[in-house]
Amino acid sequence: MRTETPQPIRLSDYRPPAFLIDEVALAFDLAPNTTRVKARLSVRRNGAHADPLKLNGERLKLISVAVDGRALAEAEREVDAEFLTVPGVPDAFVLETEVEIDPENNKALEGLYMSGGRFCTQCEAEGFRKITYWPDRPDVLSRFTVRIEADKAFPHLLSNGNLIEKGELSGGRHYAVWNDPFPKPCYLFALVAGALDVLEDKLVTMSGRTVDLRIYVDPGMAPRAAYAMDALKRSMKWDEEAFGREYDLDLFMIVAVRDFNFGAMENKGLNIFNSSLLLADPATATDMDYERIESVVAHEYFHNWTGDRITCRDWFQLCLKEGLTVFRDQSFSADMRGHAVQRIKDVKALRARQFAEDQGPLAHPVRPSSYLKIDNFYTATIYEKGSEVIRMLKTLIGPEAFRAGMDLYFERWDGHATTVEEFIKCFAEASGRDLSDFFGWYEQAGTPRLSLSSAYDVARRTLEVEIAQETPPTPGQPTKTALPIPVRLGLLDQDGRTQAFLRDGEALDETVVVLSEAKTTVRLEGVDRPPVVSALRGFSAPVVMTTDAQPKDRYVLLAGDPDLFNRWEAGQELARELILARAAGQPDEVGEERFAEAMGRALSDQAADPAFKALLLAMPSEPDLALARQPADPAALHEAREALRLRLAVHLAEDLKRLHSGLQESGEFSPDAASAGRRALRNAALELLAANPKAETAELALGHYRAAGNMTDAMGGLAALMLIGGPEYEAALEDFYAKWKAEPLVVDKWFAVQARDPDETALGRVMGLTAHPAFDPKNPNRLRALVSTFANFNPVRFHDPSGAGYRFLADQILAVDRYNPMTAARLVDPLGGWRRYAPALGQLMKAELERILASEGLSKNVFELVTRALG
Ligand code: 0A1
Ligand code: ZN
Repeated sequence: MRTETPQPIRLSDYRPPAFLIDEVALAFDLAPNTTRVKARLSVRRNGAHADPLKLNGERLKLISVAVDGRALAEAEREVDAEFLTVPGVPDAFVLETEVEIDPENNKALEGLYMSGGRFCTQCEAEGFRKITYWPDRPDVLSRFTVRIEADKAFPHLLSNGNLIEKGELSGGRHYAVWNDPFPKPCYLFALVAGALDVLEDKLVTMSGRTVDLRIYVDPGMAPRAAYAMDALKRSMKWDEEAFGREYDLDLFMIVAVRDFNFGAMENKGLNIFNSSLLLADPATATDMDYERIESVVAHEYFHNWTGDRITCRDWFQLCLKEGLTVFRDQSFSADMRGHAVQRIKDVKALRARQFAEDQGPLAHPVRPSSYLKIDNFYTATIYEKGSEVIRMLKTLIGPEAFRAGMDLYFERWDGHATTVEEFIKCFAEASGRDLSDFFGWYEQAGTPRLSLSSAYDVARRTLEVEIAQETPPTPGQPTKTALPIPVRLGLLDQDGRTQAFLRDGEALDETVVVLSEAKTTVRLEGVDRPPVVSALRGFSAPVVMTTDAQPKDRYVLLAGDPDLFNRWEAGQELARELILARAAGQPDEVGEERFAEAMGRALSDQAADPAFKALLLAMPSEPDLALARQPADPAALHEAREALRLRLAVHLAEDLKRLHSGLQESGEFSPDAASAGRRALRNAALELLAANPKAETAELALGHYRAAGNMTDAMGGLAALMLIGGPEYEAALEDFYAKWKAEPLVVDKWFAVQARDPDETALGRVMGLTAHPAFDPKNPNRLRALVSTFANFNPVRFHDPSGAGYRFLADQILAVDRYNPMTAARLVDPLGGWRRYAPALGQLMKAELERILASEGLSKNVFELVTRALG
């Protein structure tokens, strides 16, 4: 157990920086175990005070410190494990430091480290302090000049901004000097050095400037960066058109690295990507990989304005850049791939990750007010709910006022570090609205529960809709206030035709009801026929809604709601109710048959987009079902879900087989949305058929796997075989590994598919795989492919009644925490929900959390999450 309890950082304690640094010159002398970093800082006192200069620095070997050219004696400065303190400094001076660091042995992958024989950096959130002494906080913005010197065995020497000089040195060494004209916080600093191939392109911006685009990858991999390059160019154009934002440097670079804790990083002019989110070709990447690459390339690029040019004052404001940038990348993806399908996917992800977070011990507001380790707050709440909040803001004030507010924000805050309050102020000014209530969305944790009931008066032809809101308590926030919630709604009649209505005398097909109190009632007039209410269209707010709708109403919506989100939602709700009833021991066989018939009709709708039908066919996930009714029994949910899938597989067998053969691809692979949608539907049909594990299905799946001309279909086949099990699956697994063992990103998929296997043997298999020669827990992608996939996506085996699944996860967390706390902490989440499970399971989960907490030398990262989970 730790002896001292770490102290939280609080938003209310924010003070402006004591010193500012306008300019910095860094000089790196790179060597794997002994890199020297010289820093020359132009420092100036900020405000009238006599504080000493206090700089963050961790794991640095201090060589020297000088003030205005004079070397300091040891007695003139203080150094401990976290800070360098220099008392009695002048109001303006030059500080020079030299430190030594060991990138090769940096397995935490924060600061400067080595991946695949190359140097690279990760500084967000607090990694820069592992490179040099510095006020490591986002509100100190400086102009960086960076000189990199290295052996020529590291041919490319890259940093932020523009290359201003390069040359040869004696002894087989060379150097490069980079200058970034835009002041930036240190978390946006980046350096890369090593052997790389580059894919180059150009883009002419809206004002006619030509920008060089370069994507650096492992030697031999340049062709696999082509899709990322295409996505980058589309992102740059989209940001000009949708937000009027132009790129600002003459060069934009992306580098792919294989060892990376997160997805990607928006360093100014030099984005660094996890290679899994950059490299793609049809043979090795699935459509889902292509889709994620497109959205992450866009996300990181969009940060150039929302994050880099305007950054966060402190880390409590993280959603200022992340929620906004997710909103921007989701809008981009919707424009690229279709609004309804994109919205459904985004909402599925929100529910799976953020709603779960909000129901657990780690629930926190979009803008939290205290933390121990900020790295633990890169959460679905900050990112995805942060985006939902902006989406609601746009719905509430309208698209024109929203755009005007964004323009004002860019104009007012360019070059600064700011806060969420200032951001919202821009929209209040642009719209002339009082948005003070809206701020509650940033400060209040928890998912509001809405209940909607409606009363139709045939004689008066009026419909009264009453909507009540309530947010359940979350840790530290026992009481909640009502929030402004936009509920988009429309009416159908019993035949599924849209019904117009009058609201305050205005004839409408659709309206937005804004809830501002605990209960709101609206009266719609001119409702000629008995209505079916379609509410929360497009998922207009991140809430859980229950309504008084009957199954027959949901069938009307499923068959013909013009709002495709709600059409999909109706299917999901019907399925959810049927599965939950079965899991509770009360199967509704008649209802299941009726559902299967309705799904059959939806599948035969020629007008519907295949990508949409694929989503319709996928039953609610087990983690999603576990949230719906508590305490959750993962085994019962798994069985009930499989039973419904089996019924669909049997009832729709002929339709599904016809779809499967009819959608077979001929001709060249294209990653575009329409082709991907057809593959998604074909694979969804196969996955559903696999619920019926007959010899015939196994043969179909094996044939699918063998005939696959791309990774999407190969994985579709392998996943179906995994569900069926047996010799065909084992043969395919072996074949897959033999074929792809030299391709790390594909080997990750091989690990992941085995981790998702619901068969009883899966935990043994997963544990066995930790001893596989290709299992390298120091590589976060490989670790996540096996361990995180198992714990998050295989509920029935993770929640094994023996507790062996929990023990396995806890052992992995403890092992990884020794060298990579950030990644270890991200594995804690599946244990955190222990209160939501049947007590026999919950107690075993809790015991593992306690065992972790009692372990020697736990990192702050894991300590924080485990304590909160137990708290
Ligand atoms: N800002 C990046 C994600 C990121 C966050 C934290 C990291 O290390 C603690 C690394 C990357 C993004 O939003 O893409
Ligand atoms: Zn981001």
